Amino acid sequence: MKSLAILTSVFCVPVLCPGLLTSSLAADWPMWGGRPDRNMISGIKGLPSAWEINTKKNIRWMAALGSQTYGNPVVAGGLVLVGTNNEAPRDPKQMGDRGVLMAFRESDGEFLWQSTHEKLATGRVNDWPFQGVCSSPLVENEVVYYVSNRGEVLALDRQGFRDKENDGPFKEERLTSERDADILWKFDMIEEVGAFPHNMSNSSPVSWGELIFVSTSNGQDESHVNVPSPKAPAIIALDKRTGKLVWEDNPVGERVLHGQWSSAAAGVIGGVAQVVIGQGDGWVRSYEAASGKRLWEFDLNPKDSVWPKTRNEVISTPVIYQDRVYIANGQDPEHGEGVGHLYAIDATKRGDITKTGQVWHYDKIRRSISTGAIADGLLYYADFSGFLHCLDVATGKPYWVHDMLAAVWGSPLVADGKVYLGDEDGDVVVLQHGKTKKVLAENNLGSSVYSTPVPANGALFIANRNQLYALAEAEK
Ligand SMILES: [Ca+2]
Ligand SMILES: [Ca+2]
Repeated sequence: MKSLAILTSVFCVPVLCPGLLTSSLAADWPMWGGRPDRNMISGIKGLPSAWEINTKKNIRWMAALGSQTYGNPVVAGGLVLVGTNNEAPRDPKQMGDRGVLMAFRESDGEFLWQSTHEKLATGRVNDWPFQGVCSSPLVENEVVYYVSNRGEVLALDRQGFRDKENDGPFKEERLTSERDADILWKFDMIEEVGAFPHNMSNSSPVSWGELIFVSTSNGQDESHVNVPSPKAPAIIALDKRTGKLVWEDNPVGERVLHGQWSSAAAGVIGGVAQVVIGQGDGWVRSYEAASGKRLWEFDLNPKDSVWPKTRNEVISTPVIYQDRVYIANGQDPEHGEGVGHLYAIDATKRGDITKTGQVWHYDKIRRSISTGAIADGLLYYADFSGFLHCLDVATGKPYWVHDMLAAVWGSPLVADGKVYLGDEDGDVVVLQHGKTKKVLAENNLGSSVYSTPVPANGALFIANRNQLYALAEAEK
């Protein structure tokens, strides 16, 4: 990268620059959800409905990942970045169980560089074996932000050491070849704010102005009773140039039901820049982005619900759409299936808005860890039991439900008049976008698809457990 001055250049957010959305036919997908509102939609046309692994029909390239991949790909500046583990090691000097962020060239899938992280010595309670990097990076102005399996927020130079320069205040990299990561700064949430991540730190950063926002994943210990670090914040805001802590908030304390694995969304709601996130007590909360002032909070569980049978945590990422927030609750996949709740929330209200802010409540959904997609008055939302729900976004009334016949970890994507959704059986179902259910195709990717299909620059990028595919219509 040329200099850190580039970090201070004006950042154009889509809500302020709507042209970015309408001209997105050839657009990157530089963060989880594509944009800060996290709405899983894209204006890209010409995406394939069908592909075949065996004949390589509509498959541009495939790259090998580790054995378990829970990170979702992002695409920016000619790179595809994805979090995985180290079971397909790229460097004999960096062996053993590690979290890995890999960068591939977008055009042909060539491996470019990686950032690896040894597992925490405390073991599975904080850093589950072989789960790798689970955060989806945010790429902005040549910088890659993500959260490692060690509970660190990192900023990397997108060009790594391929630019022959060691950039940023951080110069202590031990490995500085073209295939290694160039760290600009890092913020250790365990050391700096006392976070005790339960099983895994996973947050996907979002930015607003000069700040980036992440969940600390602070949670219970292995007893599933004690919260060892009740004073640690649930959410932090860091200065994106320096990695310095700007604000933090801890509204949850001892009331963490389990862990904290929701990621934040950001956007202007009712004229105020808000950061919205699900937290460990099963509530969703919103903050004034610049100051961290708490604006509103909403309980995603009925008051008579009981953990863990009927009361849920919240793992989904909220979606911001036209002054409302859409989010479902659910539980760690290890807890299996159960009842869930999906809400539309009026995010212009203030205080405890559990009653006053509820626009509608949909209780026909099961536990969900997915994020929604809203287009043309329709909300698509998947649940862990494998049902994809198509609802009227204004009223919450269902138009149709599709049974995937397998667990769903990822989220639906709406693009090119189609809805794409992957499942644990490795199937990616393609449905027609609209009020009437129509399955267009079902394509198997060979192993479980825990990720969400990512559209960018005319192609679709999908990770299964151990491979990253770039799918595109073959040249006619
Ligand atoms: Ca560099
Ligand atoms: Ca550096």
